[in-house]
Amino acid sequence: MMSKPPGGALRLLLGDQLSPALSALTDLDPARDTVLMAEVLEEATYVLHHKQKIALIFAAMRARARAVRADGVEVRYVRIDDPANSGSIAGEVSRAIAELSPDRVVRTASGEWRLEQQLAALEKAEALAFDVREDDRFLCSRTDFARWAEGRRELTMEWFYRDMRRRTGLLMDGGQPVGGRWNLDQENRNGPAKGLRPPRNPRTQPSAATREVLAEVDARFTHHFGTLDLFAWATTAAEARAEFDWFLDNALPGFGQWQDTMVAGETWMWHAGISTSLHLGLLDPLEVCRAAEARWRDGRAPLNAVEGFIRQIIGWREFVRGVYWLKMPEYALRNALGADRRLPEFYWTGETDMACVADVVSQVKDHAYAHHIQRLMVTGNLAMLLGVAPDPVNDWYMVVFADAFEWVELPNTHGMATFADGGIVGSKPYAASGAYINRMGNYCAGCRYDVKGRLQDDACPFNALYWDFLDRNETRLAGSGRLLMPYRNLSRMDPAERQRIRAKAEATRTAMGATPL
Ligand code: DLZ
Ligand code: SF4
Repeated sequence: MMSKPPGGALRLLLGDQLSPALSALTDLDPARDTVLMAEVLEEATYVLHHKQKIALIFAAMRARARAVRADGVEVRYVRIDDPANSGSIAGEVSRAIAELSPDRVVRTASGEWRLEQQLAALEKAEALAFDVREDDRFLCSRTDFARWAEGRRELTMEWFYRDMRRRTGLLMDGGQPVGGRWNLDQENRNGPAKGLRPPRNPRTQPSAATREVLAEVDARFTHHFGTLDLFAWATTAAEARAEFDWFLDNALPGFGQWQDTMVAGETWMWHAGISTSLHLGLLDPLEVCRAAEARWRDGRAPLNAVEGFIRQIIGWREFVRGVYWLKMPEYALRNALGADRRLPEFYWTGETDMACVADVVSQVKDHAYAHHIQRLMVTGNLAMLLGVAPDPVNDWYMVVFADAFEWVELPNTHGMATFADGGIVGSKPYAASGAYINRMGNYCAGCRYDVKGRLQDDACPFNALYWDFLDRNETRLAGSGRLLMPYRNLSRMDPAERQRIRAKAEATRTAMGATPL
């Protein structure tokens, strides 16, 4: 393509802004405008992301660039190995401005606060107009969320979710929820039945173009966490749609019932595995919800499954993103429980006798994925009970999961897993002993620890840590109505037993390397 005369818009597409309908692309003039996409070291290493996450983003960016070019639009695509690559997004925008002399920069707001600040600073430094547009990969704008939150004493996801149901009309019958209830979560808490067999999820076989990226990432990011051997992420809209269609046919009907269940060695269970595709813009949130709703209306999937699926997307996904933008940057500094310990090394190596933790770590190494209960009640719960400081916990979650972008990861850890936000996202800490993990999964049967034990050498470590957590945080948490029962049980405990629990928990923390920072 011949290079263009000066002028026209420079349209920035970030690595997770790959939707065809992205706001930065509306009113694009192919005769005058240039799209800028850049693989940069800063984004790949500001946390040492899992190799699969870097490969996914680079492969998806390259595929999107091919598609945009096929539509006759000029794309300035900067590869990671380009000798002139400045290493940062802001640097690449500056370089493109200097070389192409556009008359303005058009961009969709970044999903992450850090990068948004950098781009806002760049705008001040450059002598041309930046047209910053709403991130329309989400259904609820930041302004709408702020309006919803205004004047509320508590931000309750359930109320937000109901408003989103009304706004989208999903699963609505006039002004009422279909079936008479808004939330069927009570029906979605089955533990593993004997011999439970999840459907075989084929995921996506890497294309030749993706395999090329895998080889590059393996060579360049050798010291990053995880392996690439089992990479199976959708990198194009067509691949994402095929994965989603498989889910609708094979897994959606069981999704509700088994969404909290954990089975050793099973990664996908009945989960869709489409979070990366939604977050990168390969799938549209409203379209997937409508497709799931149609399955219920056709009688091909039960309401508890479809409602649960839709709630994750128009409820949780939109809610955590709203909270993130409402509360940043202060949100990142929160540490409501004063957690100050190191993250045990086994979070990286998987070398632990705790069968549940070892399974989740080995799964994230191989697949850069674990489902919500594994994240919340195994790795998150353990980190909270140990008193691991928020930063190392956040770092781990940002690194190991392919779908971790800060807008979703931070509310997930601070708000859900560790209660560092003190109750903005969830109304109580999701603390649990081994009994919960035993009820929801089959790990304990194959574990060297005794899930019923508390103090003996082979007692499940979650147990003493759980009671010690309640004990240590009594002044902060005992007032919470939702923890009434556990605190009642704790108060009935003999003081000598409480002392033994404290000693056992501290010995456990030391043995695990969760020592004070
Ligand atoms: C996560 C990520 C990675 C690994 N690499 C890039 C990149 O090379 N270029 C890019 O534009 N974006 C990348 N991203 C995504 C950004 O770090 C950031 O999370 C999002 O753009 C926020 O909306
Ligand atoms: Fe995990 Fe405890 Fe069960 Fe072992 S016994 S798998 S450590 S919950």
